[in-house]
Amino acid sequence: MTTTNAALKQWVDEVAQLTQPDKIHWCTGSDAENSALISQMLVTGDLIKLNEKTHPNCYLHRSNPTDVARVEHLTFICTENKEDAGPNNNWMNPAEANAKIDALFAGAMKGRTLYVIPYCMGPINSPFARCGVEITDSPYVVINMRIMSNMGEAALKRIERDGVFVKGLHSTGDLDPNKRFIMHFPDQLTIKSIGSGYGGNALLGKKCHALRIASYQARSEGWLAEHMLIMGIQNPAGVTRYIAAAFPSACGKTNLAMLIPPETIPGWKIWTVGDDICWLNVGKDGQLRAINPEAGYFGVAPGTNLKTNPNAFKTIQHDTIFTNVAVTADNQPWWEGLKEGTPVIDWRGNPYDPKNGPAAHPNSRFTVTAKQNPCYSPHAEDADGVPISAILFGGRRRELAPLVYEARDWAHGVLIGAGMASETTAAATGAVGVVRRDSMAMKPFCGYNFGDYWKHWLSFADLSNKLPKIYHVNWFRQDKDNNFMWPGFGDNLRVLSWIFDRCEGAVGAQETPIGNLPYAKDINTAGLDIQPDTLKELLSINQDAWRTEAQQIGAYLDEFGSRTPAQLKEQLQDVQKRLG
Ligand code: GTP
Ligand code: SPV
Ligand code: MN
Repeated sequence: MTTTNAALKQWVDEVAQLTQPDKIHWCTGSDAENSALISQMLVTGDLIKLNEKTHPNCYLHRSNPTDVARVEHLTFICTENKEDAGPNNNWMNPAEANAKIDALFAGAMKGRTLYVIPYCMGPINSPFARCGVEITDSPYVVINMRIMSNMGEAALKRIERDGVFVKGLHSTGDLDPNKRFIMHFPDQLTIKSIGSGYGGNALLGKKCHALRIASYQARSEGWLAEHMLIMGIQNPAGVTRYIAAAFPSACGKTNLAMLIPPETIPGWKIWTVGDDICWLNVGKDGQLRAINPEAGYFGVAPGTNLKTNPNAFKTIQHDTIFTNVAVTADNQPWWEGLKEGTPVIDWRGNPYDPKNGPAAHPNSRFTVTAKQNPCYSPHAEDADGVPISAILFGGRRRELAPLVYEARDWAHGVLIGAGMASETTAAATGAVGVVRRDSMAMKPFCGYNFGDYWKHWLSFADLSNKLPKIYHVNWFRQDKDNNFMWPGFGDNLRVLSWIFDRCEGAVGAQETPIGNLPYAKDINTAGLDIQPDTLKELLSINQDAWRTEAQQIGAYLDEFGSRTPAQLKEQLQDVQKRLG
């Protein structure tokens, strides 16, 4: 197979010259191709077949133990001007970056097959979807990209028709962490990644394309590429409103997007549109409309069980790739929080011994097509996307941030998103549990200077008069004994239903210096075992602590110097005035 697109053909030839593969394979995305790759990976040991009776067509992949998460310190934005990448990114001069990484790519595919993966992020017929081609020497990447994107012939046809595509070059290299780089050249619509076979480092359609490159494009084209889930919330009257929610990695997007309402609150229903990435455009009707550029879920395994996330649990019972989970004696996948079964082999492939840490890696994941989700929205693949009524920002804050509060208006909401903070998680290498600023949950994913990004967000007030309301939520408040104060998971519907009713203008709120909070009486606690004092604490603010927080947000905004929009600083001054 080859292509009528001369630029693509030439690029594949050049890459082959540089990387010296034994073979070149153009991926069609067919079932036969997928089966052949799986058979081959079973032979090489890249995949292990799981229990066919309990988990039909499920496989385990163990990545190299030094390669288990995104590597933010090795991820670069390579623009001509360092200021355009901003203090939120690592920057390297494009010429230097190309020289450095091309030297590592030289001969990197000797003895391997070069796979050409044409893909489309988003519904293939959507005007908002974008195409790319990933070249990789990893069959694991091919079978994952097939689940995560519209991969193969249809995408290639669209590329040949449109003539534009993002180039992503990937090789697992020799997995030496010292020779690992994830580089982005937004002006060239190009990504180069070497030395990792894991998730966001290797599945280039995901974070590299759909967030870093796409956010850069979106800025000049007037749209937004965000680290957000998209979900439909249907109320007992049968009305569905859609929301998008930005939480940092491993902070609850997949779980919220698949939520099953508590039985004690009948009549509500949740529909998943997407669980990780959201592209927002102002539609012809002036509404902000969202598409999910992904076709599958690359979800966190630990913590997933029939109670916490029954939909995810059902989704991953068959035709799923598991990465870095443990296995039971009868070869079923296992992870911490599964609540059933006993691990005998840990994620490294060693006999499980609790002395060596958790059985499954904390960032172990499942890859599965969205179509298997029992609550997959019938509108998930609508070409024009779904209209968004509310945007939620949220993080892991054991202190300070209340359960939910509402922005006074769009600009105030942008400040709330810009100033948000969260505890770091196992989704990236480095310390876990450290509070850091993570604007809009995009700290690791924004392809340009946050100062310019905030300005871009603010500019939407000029593009539409039907913008969504903005909220901040926090499911992760802890008491003195480190217990979560809010039950979370399905019970988060109690917060979503308040937000829904706010959008309908059907419920009041108390004004506070940081925004509008629910009255405790308006949070539906039917069947919920929560002390009134706990709920009261979750729905109040500590003015002293917030004064300190506001000061710290101010210092953070100042790190971006003259790029920080004056309007954002004015918003913060207003909050500070209200705080006294
Ligand atoms: P990425 O895929 O890394 O972007 O993560 P995500 O934002 O989709 O997070 P996910 O839903 O996978 O949740 C990550 C972890 O947080 C899992 O271990 C969940 O069990 C846990 N979690 C999710 N929602 C809640 C919640 O409401 N309360 C509590 N306490 N934990 C939660
Ligand atoms: C995240 O870290 O936010 C993920 C997983 O969704 S990865 O694809 O590795 O980025
Ligand atoms: Mn994510």
